[in-house]
Amino acid sequence: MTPSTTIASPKLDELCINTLRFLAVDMVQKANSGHPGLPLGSAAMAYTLWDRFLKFNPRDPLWPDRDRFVLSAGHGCALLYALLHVTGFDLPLEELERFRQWGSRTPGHPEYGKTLGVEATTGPLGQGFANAVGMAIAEVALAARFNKPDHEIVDHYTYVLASDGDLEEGVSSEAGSLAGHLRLGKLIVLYADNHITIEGSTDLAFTEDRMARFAAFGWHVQRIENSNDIDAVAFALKTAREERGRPSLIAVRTHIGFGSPHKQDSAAAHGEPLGVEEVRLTKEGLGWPVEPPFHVPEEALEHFREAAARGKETQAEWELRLEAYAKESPDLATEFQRVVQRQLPKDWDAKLPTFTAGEGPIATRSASGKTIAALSARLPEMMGGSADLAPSTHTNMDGAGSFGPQSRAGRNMHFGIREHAMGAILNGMALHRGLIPYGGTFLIFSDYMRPPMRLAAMNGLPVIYVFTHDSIAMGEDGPTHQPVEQLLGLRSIPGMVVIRPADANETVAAWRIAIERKDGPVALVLTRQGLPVLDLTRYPGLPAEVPLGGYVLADSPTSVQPDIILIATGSEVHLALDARDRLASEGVQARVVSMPSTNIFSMQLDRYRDKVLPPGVPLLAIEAGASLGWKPFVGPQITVIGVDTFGASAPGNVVMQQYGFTVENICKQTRTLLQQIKEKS
Ligand SMILES: Cc1ncc(C[n+]2csc(CCOP(=O)(O)OP(=O)(O)O)c2C)c(N)n1
Repeated sequence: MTPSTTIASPKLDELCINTLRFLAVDMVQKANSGHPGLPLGSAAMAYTLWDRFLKFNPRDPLWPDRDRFVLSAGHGCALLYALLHVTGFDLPLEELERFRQWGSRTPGHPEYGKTLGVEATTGPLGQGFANAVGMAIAEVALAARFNKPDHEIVDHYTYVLASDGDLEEGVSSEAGSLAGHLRLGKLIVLYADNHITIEGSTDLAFTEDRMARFAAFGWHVQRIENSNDIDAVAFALKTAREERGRPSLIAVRTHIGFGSPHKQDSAAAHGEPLGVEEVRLTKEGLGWPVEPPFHVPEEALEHFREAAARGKETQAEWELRLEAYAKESPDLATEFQRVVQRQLPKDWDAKLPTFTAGEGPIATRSASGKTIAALSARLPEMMGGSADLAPSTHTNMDGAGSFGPQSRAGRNMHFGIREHAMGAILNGMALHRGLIPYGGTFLIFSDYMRPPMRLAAMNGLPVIYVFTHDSIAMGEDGPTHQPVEQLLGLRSIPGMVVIRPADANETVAAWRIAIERKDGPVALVLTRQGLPVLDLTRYPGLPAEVPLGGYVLADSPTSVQPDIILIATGSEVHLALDARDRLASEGVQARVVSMPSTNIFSMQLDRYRDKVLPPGVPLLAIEAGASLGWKPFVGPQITVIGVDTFGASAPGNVVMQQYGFTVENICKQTRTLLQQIKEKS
């Protein structure tokens, strides 16, 4: 539904647009930092969208059926803050005056969770564009699941304001290609086509026909030559909204630094304030009072603030629809509220499998696949897939269908070979709410999706990654496919939880953690090769202690203080257990600690950590990955059997042997370490 808008007079429109322009200019000038160029050039089209089309309620910024607006060109955020302030979001003028200052709600790039009305953290160019594709997918998927004839409770658009940089970054091509294929008709991108980036003209590096590119992706494309012609912008937006079969790109010729006599159309409008004199000249040129700064004319504010009444009315209308819907389909209505609030249903975990040692070896990727099958039957909000590796990552939900242009109820995503976009789309799905998004690929290719993973962690988004082929043990594909430093790299992202389970039951426990985590992403790191199932009767800590991140799997055989602690993750836990037995026969008492998640273990109380790893007991860490992370983590008396070079192409078991992942080597390293300690004491 289009919100009912009082169309302002052209004079009032101009007053409003200039209000946005100069709020942004004054913010950047006062902060002495930021980007004034994009707000000056794009204020008119942003105003048109927000004034005439965008469905939002500043008093309830999170109501589920609001339109989403993503400022993908996050460097232009002064414009977004100005919009949020004038339309009545909880962002007082003082916050605009504290742009980019410590503790303000107007940080240097928009940060999700810090400022109400900011739908996504943006700044790394291209991410917001791809997030929006994820949001649009979520909208379509939820509409398919919940809407009933005459009861459309999910019906909103996703809008993006993107810049040259957004379209230059590869992630937007990946996401744009998928969006076109998926026919995401309610995704609309306003492209600020200003011909300028930081180094100068786009002619330096960006000369292809962007419209033709997006048309080839299957998008509906339009061009507007003058962004200040707001009726033309409005007409294009109307046309784009009516085009339900294809996403829309509206290339709007804007002028960076519009109105600034010396900086318009030049890269100088980037990344630095206009300067006091240039601000004065720009204000004078556009008929704006030079003083005071942060001037908001009454008349403009009054018009902007109509958004509150409009939003209230639109939301109230939606709530009536929801009420009627709830009468007709009470269970679905409850379900809708549940998924939007990210609550889990009762007994969501009732069907989770338990594996027994007698079943023989099972790869943790296969155990994960079986767990996904059990979860997906209970959690219809699970939606995910893989970057063209589902048969290897075991991420497909059997019987759940594929999400596609003709099959909107399918829950299996086919991201194509587009890891970067997959990561960013998953973020968008999580930001939208209503789904539990997950995505899979080989651990090595997590490198291709690291930027959005970092943002998922920063934004506290519950996204689940399924990374298989987790070490050099994946074998013949060789060093290009064998991860080495990826585990360390992922663990070092603040807020990321990485779990590398040792067997099938630890894998189930890992999925349980992932599903229950609501405030951040979880990366599951899984084997290609089969692993023995640890005997639950023999190892009482399993699976109950997995949520502690690390636990004593097998204690020192004589129940005295161990001589050494073998600390291992994933597939190497089994080697540690065998080494423990071998060492016992040599009179060395070893404890084995399984450490599926160093991130979670680090969060435990010292008391618990000291119980598992008593200070003073020598440690030998065994993990087929970079050794670097272990040394500071567990203190000085440690040896690490790790991988600090690239891997090699050969059968996995051979590679593991050659790199020292053998019981013999663990015993040898133990003896050496104990000897060194003896000599020192
Ligand atoms: C991934 C990424 N690389 C580099 C930057 C640094 N950066 C900020 S703005 C910008 C270029 C901006 O040009 P454009 O996208 O055309 O924006 P506009 O000129 O319209 O402000 C760059 C390179 C970034 N924010 N993100």
